Amino acid sequence: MYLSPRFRAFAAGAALLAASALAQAQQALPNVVILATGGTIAGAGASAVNSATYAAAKVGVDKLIAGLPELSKIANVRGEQVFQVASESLTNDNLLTLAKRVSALSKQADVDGIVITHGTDTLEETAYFLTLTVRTNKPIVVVGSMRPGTALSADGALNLYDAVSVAGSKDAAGKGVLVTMNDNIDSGRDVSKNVNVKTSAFSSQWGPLGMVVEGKNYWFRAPVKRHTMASEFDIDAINALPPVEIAMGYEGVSSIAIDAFAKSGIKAIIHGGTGNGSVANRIVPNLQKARTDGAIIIRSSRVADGFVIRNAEQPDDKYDWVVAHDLRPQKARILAMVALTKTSDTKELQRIFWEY
Ligand code: DAS
Repeated sequence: MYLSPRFRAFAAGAALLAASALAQAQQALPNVVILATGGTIAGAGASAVNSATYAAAKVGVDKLIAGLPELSKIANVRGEQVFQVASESLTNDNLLTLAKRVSALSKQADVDGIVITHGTDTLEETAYFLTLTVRTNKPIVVVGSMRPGTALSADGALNLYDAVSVAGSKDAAGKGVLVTMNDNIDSGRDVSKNVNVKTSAFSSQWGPLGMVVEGKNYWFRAPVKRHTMASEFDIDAINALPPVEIAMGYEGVSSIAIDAFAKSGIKAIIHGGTGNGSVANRIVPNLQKARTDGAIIIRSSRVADGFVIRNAEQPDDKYDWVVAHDLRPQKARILAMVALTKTSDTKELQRIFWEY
């Protein structure tokens, strides 16, 4: 078909204009980096009905991004595969590696927000560790999924879209590390996995900070505990985490675990007690001995909600024990490890458990 030189010039000009408009539109979008670690959000099942039977940590970050083209309309996204593991198998060293990468990226001018895709089993622990140790106001969002992408009504795609949307939002800055699951925006400090199979598994006893719907954030509260820029801890100054283990309380509990932990030279024992952090009377002497031998004793509770009250179920002042406030044992362990990089003074540790 003949095209006049004038028309060809017009068409070339129009194409140039369109290209530069597109480039400008892309430039206006936030730059979000996705750090992938594995989990169900990267999982794959044998068939669409396998919503609970599948292999976690199979799909690479580039495939996750390619499978969600809608991301390119809300952010300039690039991915890094930090690990490819189910989160129950993450180690303290993995935590340090991830947090240091998040910290380094947060300092880059060409990074506006960071998303971490993560297994749901220990997502709450990683999110808390990051909020305690990464000094940035930029949005950091941890996200997972309860069903693999191959399953009917998979939740990973929308959770990831929400995470990138929040990570690219200016109004998500300064709120601490966030978790976007099932339309909620939760505080990385407060959120826990409370159901082992439902897409509504994650919740915070103090409620979500807000919701994200179709790429818009609706905020209803802000965190009051210290985090990120207000934290006295800095991942760039932490190169090892001290050993801290958890001993649960239950009917008939023996002192075997506590004695073994104490003998191992552990730095702190988190006691996940019954009720308000109660300790069976027959194992109090074992905890007292562990304390005398140098271990910090921190009373948490196996009860999901509420908070342990100091000197209520146990004379904490007299025993020189610390209480974990509202932190569940797994979260108390994260804060204890971070705090012990700075102090083993029990009065200082108790202040830290009140403030973080
Ligand atoms: N095993 C779980 C994990 O990696 C799978 C998941 O729910 O993400 O945490």
